[in-house]
Amino acid sequence: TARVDPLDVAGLDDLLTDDEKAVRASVRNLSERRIAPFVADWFERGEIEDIRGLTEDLGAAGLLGMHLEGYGCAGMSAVDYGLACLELESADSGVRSLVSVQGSLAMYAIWRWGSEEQKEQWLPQMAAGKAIGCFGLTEPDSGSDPGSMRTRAERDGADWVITGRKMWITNGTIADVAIVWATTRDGVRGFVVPTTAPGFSAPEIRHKQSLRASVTSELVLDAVRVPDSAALDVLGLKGPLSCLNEARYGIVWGAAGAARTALSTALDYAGSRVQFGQPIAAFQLTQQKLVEMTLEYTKAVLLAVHLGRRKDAGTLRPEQVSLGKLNNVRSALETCRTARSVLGANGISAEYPVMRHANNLESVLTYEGTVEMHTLIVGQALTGHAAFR
Ligand code: TGC
Ligand code: FAD
Repeated sequence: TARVDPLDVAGLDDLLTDDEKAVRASVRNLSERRIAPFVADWFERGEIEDIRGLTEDLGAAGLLGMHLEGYGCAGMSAVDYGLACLELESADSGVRSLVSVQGSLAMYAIWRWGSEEQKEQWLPQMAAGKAIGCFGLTEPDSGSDPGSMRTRAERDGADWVITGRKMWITNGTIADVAIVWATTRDGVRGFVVPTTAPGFSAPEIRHKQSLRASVTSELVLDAVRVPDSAALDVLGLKGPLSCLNEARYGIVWGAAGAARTALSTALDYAGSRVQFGQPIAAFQLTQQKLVEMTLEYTKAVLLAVHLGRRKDAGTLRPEQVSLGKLNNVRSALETCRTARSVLGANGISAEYPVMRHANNLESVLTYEGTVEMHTLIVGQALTGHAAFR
């Protein structure tokens, strides 16, 4: 019999339809052609070359807001969207972040909670990648506990005036539109803020050692005035948290893409690197590492497909997303570390993608809810006790 596909030992491809495999093949092609050959250089320089051109290419491929219906969005399934995240993140978590923030956070917020006018104004150009969005929830003093945010929006006649700071905001500096979450007299509210509004600025955060092929920014809102029509139609933390469900779901899949690249790099390397007269793949200890990575990757994909089917069926629960994000990001990071050791000294070099993925996954482990937050979300689902405070 033919040798098993080392990247699909369990035969999980059986779980996908032909259409889903076609979506995956086309995103893989884009990722291998447009991102993978260049991304090590972008990472090293801390800058994606022609990021607007890249965003338009992602838009032209239908990948921005791809699981949303109408307004120029592709209206694909949750599984299709997940497969796209996996293929993009197999190249780099930074580009997947761009897509997640655009589609699952900024566009989703408008799509789910926006007025007809906001949807028509923003979604078609965002789907096409002609306008870039960001999502400002985190602040310098408020991360895991967004309810403690200090950014405030006050009524002034028919307008709102927003003052505060957001921190660690993906796409901030390059964004045309910011979804800004602020406290009001009645609770947390979201606002669709054009980044040209007077008082708005978004300096880039430099010197990151992770997600270097991604723009991360501070947002400064110095009495930014917006009309009442800029407000989203939702009150309370369920507004931003509903968007996080979407992005976290994409990360469940994306992390498996980073793990796949680490695994395939380790497999190739182990097959060709010779020590003691043998390819290192012939040593039991190396095989154990390759098998552990394969086990974790297989379980991650299985979980992602299962959660994707639930999302398409409309039965996916937030704690299930937390279970997937927690497991798949943590295991992908472990896989990268193991792969790094298989590559020996070469593992620390940018000639190979493994260390870059490991560094990126340190951010992915923290953003969209830290390991501890997702542990507590699942813990609450198990026990009925909220242990956050
Ligand atoms: P809690 O009292 O539990 O809930 C407040 C209200 O929100 C509702 N809710 C949800 N709604 C929808 N989806 C969910 N997953 C929800 N979880 C809670 C809840 O029912 C309640 O509604 P209501 O109507 O009763 O008011 O809130 P809490 O203050 O105790 O906090 C809960 C906690 C800690 C789980 C939550 O705050 C949390 O998830 N914290 C982590 C923050 C976080 O993940 N930030 C991410 C920022 S964005 C980002 O990182 C982008 S990274 C870039 C990229 O993706 O590439
Ligand atoms: P903190 O909340 O201060 O946590 C510090 C540590 O304490 C963590 O280990 C945490 O788990 C632990 N901790 C906190 N509370 C508890 C508790 N109750 N029990 C046990 N442990 C606890 N945010 C956005 O809004 N939009 C974005 O686009 C965005 N992009 C990002 C991009 C990057 C590259 C990074 C690194 C972050 C980004 N973030 C973004 C911010 C991200 O969501 C936050 O960093 C994250 O939610 C954690 O908040 P914090 O960094 O303030 O850590």
